[in-house]
Amino acid sequence: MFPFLWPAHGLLLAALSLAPTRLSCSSLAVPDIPHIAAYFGTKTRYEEVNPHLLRDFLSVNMSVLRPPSTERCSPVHLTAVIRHGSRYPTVKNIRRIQRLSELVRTESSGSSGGSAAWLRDVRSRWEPWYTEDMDGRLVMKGRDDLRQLARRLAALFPSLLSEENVSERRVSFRTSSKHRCVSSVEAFQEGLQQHWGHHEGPPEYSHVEDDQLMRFFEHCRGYVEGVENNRTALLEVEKFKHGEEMEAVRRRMAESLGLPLQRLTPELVEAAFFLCSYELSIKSIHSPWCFLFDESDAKVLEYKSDLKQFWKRSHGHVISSLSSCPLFHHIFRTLDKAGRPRRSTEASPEPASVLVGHAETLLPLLSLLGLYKDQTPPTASNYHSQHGRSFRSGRIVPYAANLLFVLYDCQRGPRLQMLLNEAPLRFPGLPTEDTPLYRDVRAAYRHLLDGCDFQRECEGRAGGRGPNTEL
Ligand SMILES: *[C@@H]1O[C@H](CO)[C@@H](O)[C@H](O)[C@H]1NC(C)=O
Ligand SMILES: *[C@@H]1O[C@H](CO)[C@@H](O)[C@H](O)[C@H]1NC(C)=O
Ligand SMILES: CC(=O)N[C@H]1CO[C@H](CO)[C@@H](O)[C@@H]1O
Repeated sequence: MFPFLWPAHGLLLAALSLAPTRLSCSSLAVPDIPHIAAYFGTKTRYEEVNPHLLRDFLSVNMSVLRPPSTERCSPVHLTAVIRHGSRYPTVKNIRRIQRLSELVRTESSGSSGGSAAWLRDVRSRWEPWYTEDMDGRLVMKGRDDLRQLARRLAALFPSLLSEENVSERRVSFRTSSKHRCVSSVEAFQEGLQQHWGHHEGPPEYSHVEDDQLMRFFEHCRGYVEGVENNRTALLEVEKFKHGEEMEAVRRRMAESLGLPLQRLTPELVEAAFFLCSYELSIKSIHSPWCFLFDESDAKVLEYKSDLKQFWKRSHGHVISSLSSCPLFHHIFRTLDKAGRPRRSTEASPEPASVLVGHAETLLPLLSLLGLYKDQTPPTASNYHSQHGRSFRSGRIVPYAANLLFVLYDCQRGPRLQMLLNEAPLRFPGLPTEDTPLYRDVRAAYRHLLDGCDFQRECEGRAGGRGPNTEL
């Protein structure tokens, strides 16, 4: 299932046989997957969150659907907000990768035995193969991510994502206009075709590109000015990047590589870590670059990217979550319509709505819904008290991450269940129930349903809001 597209075995064995402290590895039990694979933040594979998919990518566990056992219920609508699948690095990271491999090629000198063997192997066998035209595009594995997700969702919701409903265009598909998202929605549709046993040409289903909805963050002036273009908004990230934990990782990596410390910038340390992640998520290989990091290094680098996501896309600044108000209202309008009582003569509601976007689409929405908000916000100085945090971007928004809203028609009225990455997720305001009454969900979000006005939040305050002071 996961072909080695690159002559990795010899190198892998060479790397595995190294015995020095830094380059030894605890990955012997699962040699195909780097021991640090769960720490890649938004560059994490979906399989790291759902490892059972490595054995069977079509396995579906119906028990994740939790209408109350005491009532008769049937699903009437599914809204799925989905992140694109695995992709190439963007130009910025491709350039860093090129700088790193150039540096290692020309300036590293193996002083200790193990590092010398590692360097020899990387130099002779690893070629940088990333080119700038790859810029963030969906890779083959990313197509598979979406095809397989579609097949599992079609199995989970046979009455909603049915062939009849999709071919009669009762299911809507909306996507960000970015190439990787358009390719993802097409792959999702291909997966549905495969599920119904059609393997001929590409499906003729349509989709709508809607950046106002799926890339709301670019259209929210308060967000762009207050966070995106604001150099001080990500101060915690900058501080951590040069703080003691990152410095220690950098020092050890420079030693392993035999590089002068000042030549190895924090960006290049990250580039090596990303290389390990990309070679796994793109080619399913265990890259030699992974051996530069042990688990505690990986946790530090994971924290660095979680800090960035937190302060840029999540609870760090209220405007980040408020920028997703259009998507929030779109979802609840769709659910309202689907849950409304109907006369038998009226048209049936839309059975499903598929929305494809980015990690930057999902994180603000999840934050707006009040999810993953820990007691203490992560900062540059509290790394050691954050090990148990719920805000881990690799668990929340890996490639192909998906947030599902499932509306059921039940005896006591409509009910709503949320799932993240195919696991049940409770509403923060209704912590005792998997599938509360829809009217209770509406009551819990009343303040947003009645407010959360994009014009007022995003345009009303030039310069945006300051940081969330009630963290
Ligand atoms: C399905 O999920 C439930 C929990 O939701 C778990 O107890 C059960 O073992 C799972 N079944 C399979 C076959 O994985
Ligand atoms: C930039 O961010 C800082 C820190 O979050 C905040 O205090 C400041 O008001 C922001 N500046 C603008 C122009 O929004
Ligand atoms: C709204 C609608 O037409 N829903 C249909 C979706 O597909 C299932 C299974 O084919 C039908 O039973 C529904 O009526």
